[in-house]
Amino acid sequence: MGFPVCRLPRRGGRLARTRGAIVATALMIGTACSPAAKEAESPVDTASNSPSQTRQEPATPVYGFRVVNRFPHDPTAFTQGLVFADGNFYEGTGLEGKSRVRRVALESGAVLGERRLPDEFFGEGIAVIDERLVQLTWKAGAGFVYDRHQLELRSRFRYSGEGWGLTTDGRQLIMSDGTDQLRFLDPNTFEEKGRLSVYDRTGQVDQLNELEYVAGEVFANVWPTDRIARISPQTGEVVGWIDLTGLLTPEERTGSEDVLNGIAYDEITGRLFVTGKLWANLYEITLTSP
Ligand SMILES: [Ca+2]
Repeated sequence: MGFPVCRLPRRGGRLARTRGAIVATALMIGTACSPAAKEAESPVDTASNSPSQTRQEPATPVYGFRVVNRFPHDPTAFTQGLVFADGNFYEGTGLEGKSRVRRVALESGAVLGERRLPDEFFGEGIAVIDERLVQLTWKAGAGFVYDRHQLELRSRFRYSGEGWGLTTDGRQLIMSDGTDQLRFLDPNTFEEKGRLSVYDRTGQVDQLNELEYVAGEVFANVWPTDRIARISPQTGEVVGWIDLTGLLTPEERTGSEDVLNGIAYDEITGRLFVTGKLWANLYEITLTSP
């Protein structure tokens, strides 16, 4: 068995995915993220968790967090995909009849533009690559390709299994499907070029959800937990965990919020943002050392 998250029940369908609503968070990672030293660097001090060192440690390191900024987030947005690009967020939301892809202002949370999915589709992860925005859907096996600026639908594609999270390293798309697998897709043909099993020192780590490529690692929300896995895209090994327990303060909890889901990385400044489904805030955070 894997990490404790692996023993949780699998995502149980629409009801399980629609519970709750509140706060979002944006993370800005890192002990190494002083404003003057952020550019294109890992958000944390990766020297402390190089593969050679982590192999000698008794457990996968667990990072904490510190909230740097708090921004408004649409509490009706069932966040399934989050990207920072062009100075704004791109967000994909879920639920049949409520799924959207939208561009959202960082500071105000204002919706600057959006496109609805047909009611039968449950939107999932998104990624921005070149001039395109790509969106998965949960169980329909259907992917959508939009013009990133106008959010106009340009084409569709098919894939097997479920669609959960999506990100890109700039060369290929990286996709999760609710299992422990990460798929690597050609960004033009959407053909699968490879896949990895994700594991930590206690076993496989499944229910990988929203993804973000961050300074050479793949960050993954693990449904339905407060943890983010930091995954090596070369090996599938979880090289670190981020524990976001307590991100929502008691005052921010309304009882209607759903789980933590949504990671975005500003690769120019090194800011890391996180939020959740139906959360009223989005947080910029930095990571603290284990
Ligand atoms: Ca993301």
